[in-house]
Amino acid sequence: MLPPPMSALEHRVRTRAAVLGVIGLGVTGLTAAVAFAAAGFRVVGVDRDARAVSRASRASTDDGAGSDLDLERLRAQVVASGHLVATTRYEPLREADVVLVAVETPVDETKVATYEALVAACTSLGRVMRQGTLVVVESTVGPGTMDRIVRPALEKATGSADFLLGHCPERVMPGKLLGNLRTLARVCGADREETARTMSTLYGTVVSGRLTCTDLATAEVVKTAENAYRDVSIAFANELALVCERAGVDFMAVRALVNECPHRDVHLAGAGVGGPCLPKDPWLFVSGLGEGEARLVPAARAVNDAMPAHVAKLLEDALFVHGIPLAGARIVLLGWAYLEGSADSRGSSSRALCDRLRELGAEVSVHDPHVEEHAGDPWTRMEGAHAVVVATAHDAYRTLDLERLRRTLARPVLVDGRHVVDPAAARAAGLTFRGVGRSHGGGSR
Ligand code: SAJ
Repeated sequence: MLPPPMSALEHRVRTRAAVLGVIGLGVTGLTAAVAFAAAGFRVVGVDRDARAVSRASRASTDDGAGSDLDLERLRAQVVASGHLVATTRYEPLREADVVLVAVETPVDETKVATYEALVAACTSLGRVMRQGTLVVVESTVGPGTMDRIVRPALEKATGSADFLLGHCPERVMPGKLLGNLRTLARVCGADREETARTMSTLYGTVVSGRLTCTDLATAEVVKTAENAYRDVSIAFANELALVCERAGVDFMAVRALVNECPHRDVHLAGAGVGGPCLPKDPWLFVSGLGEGEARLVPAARAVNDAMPAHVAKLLEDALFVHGIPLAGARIVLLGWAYLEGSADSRGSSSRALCDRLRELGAEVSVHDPHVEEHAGDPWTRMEGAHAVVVATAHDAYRTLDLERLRRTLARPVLVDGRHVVDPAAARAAGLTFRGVGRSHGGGSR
């Protein structure tokens, strides 16, 4: 059977004649905008925040972009070539053939998503977009959101139903933004056959990974499930760490042996789960369940959210060995970013740990080589402190001079929340050591 004739939209995408709009110039939206501009499309980026617009349209390269310098350099190139322009106004989207929506989809304190930014973006877009435009939501949304929230918002604002609707959840990660976008497989949720074909053609211009077309709801479930799965996996690792501490055995040794068993993949226990994705997406994943139906995800979230307090308890125990109460103790937190090697502190569990320690009366200062406000020489920060706590697995903390640390601190106390310090080396250097999942080594050390 012959394939259906290519639509005019699909042809414009295939020839790169299509104008692409991107609403939301945060990490996800800007990465997509730059990648499609580099593929030859004319891209109009829109963000309600003028600072995001100026960051996107800056002509010069920000060499402080860390391990996403490749993306930053490409951004400056496509701005210079005119393929990427950015604005706070929606009007220019009137000429767009395709519009990607990549705005935040947070949950409130009751863990319910409100989708305010998503509805606002669709409403503003609907007021200017042409009939027949393809709208693709890249934001992570709970199952049923495309049908119950996005489509009605667009229909209400446009006064018609003449648009194509897709959902292609993003799969980017700070530090590998361009690489992930270009190589990872993507799921293309589509409302109809023409949408699926057009999305395949569009994403095929930038993605070398497999593109799988499916329906909108399957795409919503896949994305939220992949992050809920990771969060639950981390929660298991964290609970295993508590078991190891109580049993006086070493989590990393146990993890290595368990992972020798086929179909096992114990993740890393740690000082908590941060970032813009994992603390939020599991709640979107279960958002369609009835009262009391979701039991695993809430329990896993509770386990992970309890890890900062657990690290505070490890610190309190270690200080007690030296007769130092936590209240009034001077503590240095090593690591503010939520992820090693990154400057991104969104949802960082270091903030939860810092708040907890201050609640308990400690004086906390923070060091992080990647976060400008906390960068600088860690040794001056640690001079005379009662203890240091590793909260982010930055490389700089893997090579700490432990002897110098003992001489620098007012009390020789080191708590490792991220398995970056060898317990035996720490104790050999005369430090009182505690670590998540690490045996307390008995006695006074
Ligand atoms: N973490 C642990 N133990 C682990 C892994 C992570 O405690 O074994 C902690 C990290 O310290 C961090 C948090 O969890 O605080 C999140 O870490 P992450 O590696 O999941 O990084 P994210 O949040 O940037 O996750 C993103 C997600 N990608 C998208 O949502 C598009 C996630 O789905 C990916 O699996 C992850 O990147 C990745 O592996 O690239």
